[in-house]
Amino acid sequence: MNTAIDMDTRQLGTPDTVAIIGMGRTGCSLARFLMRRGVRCVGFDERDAKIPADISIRVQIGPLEPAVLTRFGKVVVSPGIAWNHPALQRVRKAKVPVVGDLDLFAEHYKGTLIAVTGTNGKTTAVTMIATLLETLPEGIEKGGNIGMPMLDLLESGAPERVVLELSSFQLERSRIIHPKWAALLNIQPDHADAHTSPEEYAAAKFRLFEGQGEGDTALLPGEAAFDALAAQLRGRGVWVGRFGVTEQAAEASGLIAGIETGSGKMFWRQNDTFQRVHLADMPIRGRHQQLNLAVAAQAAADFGVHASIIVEAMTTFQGLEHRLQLLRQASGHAWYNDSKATNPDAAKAALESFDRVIWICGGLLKGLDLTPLQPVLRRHVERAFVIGEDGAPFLKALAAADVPATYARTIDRAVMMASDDRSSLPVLLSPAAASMDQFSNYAARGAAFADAIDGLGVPA
Ligand code: UMA
Repeated sequence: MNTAIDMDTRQLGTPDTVAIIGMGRTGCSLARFLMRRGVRCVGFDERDAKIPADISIRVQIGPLEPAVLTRFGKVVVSPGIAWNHPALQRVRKAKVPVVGDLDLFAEHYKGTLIAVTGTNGKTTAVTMIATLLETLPEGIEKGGNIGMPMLDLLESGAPERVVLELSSFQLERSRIIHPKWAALLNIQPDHADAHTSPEEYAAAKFRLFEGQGEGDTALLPGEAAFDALAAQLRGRGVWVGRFGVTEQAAEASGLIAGIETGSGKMFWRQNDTFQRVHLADMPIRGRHQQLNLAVAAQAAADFGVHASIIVEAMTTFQGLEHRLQLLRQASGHAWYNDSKATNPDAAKAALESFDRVIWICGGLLKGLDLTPLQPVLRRHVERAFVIGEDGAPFLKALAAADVPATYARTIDRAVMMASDDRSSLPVLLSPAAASMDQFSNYAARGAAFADAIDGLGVPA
């Protein structure tokens, strides 16, 4: 345990001191940011946090005590701590400002902000936006939910342009964000355990646009569910584009970016004309991933990246690790790692990008419902191997869809069992569930999957 950790709360808290709640990546970046500005701060963590040596603030481990927190001038909360945590509700009631790191970032960053949210696909879109905008003289830095805490981007002077991946948790605790260009990729059921209702979850995502006005751009899905938001934004002078899948030609569709199913092409608008790339020329798999790239292409075009550079990126990008990533051939199967699919909708999108597969699924279901997956299971899953704590709902959903399924419990056993399958069908790990019952995160789950496949031996 770090020597700065203090167990006595009696002396803690003054109006000119900031309380940092959660001492993970965000908490540590907050501490560094505030320390550099000479602001006194104290860290709080309900578990045993490992504090890096360069952070010399006091850290209090244990349950959050409202009586202590209300003595501070401001409370800054990490995204992983529930916004409706009873202690935080008490602090808000006592009129102490409670914010997230996004508010601090927005207060201090005066450059051009590009921001992307959505349930699934954020990291792919943000990575591609950053890759494409890096080719411009102004450059770009990326951060947020993608893994680089946003305040770290301000460490060595503010970059001219920043693209942030924002989760619903980061957005729900922000008040003043104002992106010049913002995209909402999709809203699908997720984090049912953390948000009290789907409406609250959608409201958190919509906050992305609250600070936008004249001269800003918003990109929204083409579905009717987003029409009201589009109208509201247009009313404020925001330029609103829609993206999605269309059977028509792009010109007739009303969309500015997306996929034309008739021609089998992805498109985006560049200087009043449409640019197109054959889906067959794109190495990336899955309609959902192609749409995320269409959004990134649109962002790049809007900021002046040349069409030829965008085309080259679309036709060479292989996708990110743990997202429908082809690992290798082994035991007569192609093995795909989609460990990032931590909710049913993400797994649905992955399953739909294959004809038939052997499916490895399961983990922590976070209170989500598997019923909407049933037609997809019936259509695309030959057989399934279930892992993780919430095995029962998976086995029930698979039985209801008449898919033969076995409870393998661990990823090693699931890989072993799948490798014995005589079909030459691809094997897809797309869990539809979070990983924390058996792994530290989805990346560790994907790495364990890859290791288990390597353990199978010689490629077939
Ligand atoms: N903690 C508590 N009480 C709690 C929960 C956590 O005290 O109830 C403490 C933990 O002991 C730990 C710290 O809080 O010491 C962790 O804080 P955190 O969960 O906010 O995690 P960070 O390390 O700060 O990482 C966060 C994001 N994590 C979450 O939103 C859960 C990271 O997104 C993000 O990359 C990082 O900030 C930098 O911005 C990860 C994520 O899983 C990738 N995001 C979710 C997702 O994509 O689905 C939203």
